[in-house]
Amino acid sequence: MQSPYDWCLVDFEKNEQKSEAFLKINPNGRIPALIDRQAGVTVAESGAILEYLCEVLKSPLLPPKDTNLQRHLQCKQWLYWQVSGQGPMLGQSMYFNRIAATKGQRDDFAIARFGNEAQRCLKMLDEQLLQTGGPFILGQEISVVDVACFPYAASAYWACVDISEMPHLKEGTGVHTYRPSFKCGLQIPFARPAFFGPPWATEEQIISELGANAAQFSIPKS
Ligand SMILES: N[C@@H](CCC(=O)N[C@@H](CS)C(=O)NCC(=O)O)C(=O)O
Repeated sequence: MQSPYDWCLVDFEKNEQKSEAFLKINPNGRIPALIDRQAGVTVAESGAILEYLCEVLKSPLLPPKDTNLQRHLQCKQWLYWQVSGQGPMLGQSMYFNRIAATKGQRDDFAIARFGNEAQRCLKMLDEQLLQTGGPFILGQEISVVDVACFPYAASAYWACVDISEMPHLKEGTGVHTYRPSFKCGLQIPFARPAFFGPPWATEEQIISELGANAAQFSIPKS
């Protein structure tokens, strides 16, 4: 099912995510956020956005409780795991490897801690895909969980997590990369192939992304 939408770039180079206007939508000063003009509401936090969209669009990606309670709960369980585990662990691994270290602030303790946790999270997905038989996280049908988990799983390279020994995850993310809707999502607001590493990105693209990405974040005051 397709629903019309438009998108707006929140420019990190201008720190727009911390602007007064954006903080009114998300006091946490982070993307993503959604404005539903028709309903006159806003919502931030990727998990809350996905739940809202599934509900208003009546999407089978997240069946309601009274249609299929077990699948509904499975979706919620993995969705909450994504926002509290996979996202933050890979995000912090990216931060310490790709931003802090690039800025000359290498912290081996933090790199090991978040790298190990990120690896453990991706290994959980690999194991889950083995258990369910895939090709999706909950089995044969795609769900909201795949939508939530795919971007970070596909960006394992940028989080410096080696998934060469996670065959199910590797295959799953490889296949999803070609799904038209996922492929389209990866171009918005612009393509960042460096996150996926070789062969998706050239050496030059990776070096250029390293500099540009790190430059967007200032070193926090202690
Ligand atoms: N829990 C949030 C995490 C959002 C998040 O970490 N967003 C990052 C980009 S992926 C961000 O906006 N960073 C900007 C900043 O930290 O200033 C969610 O799932 O939506």
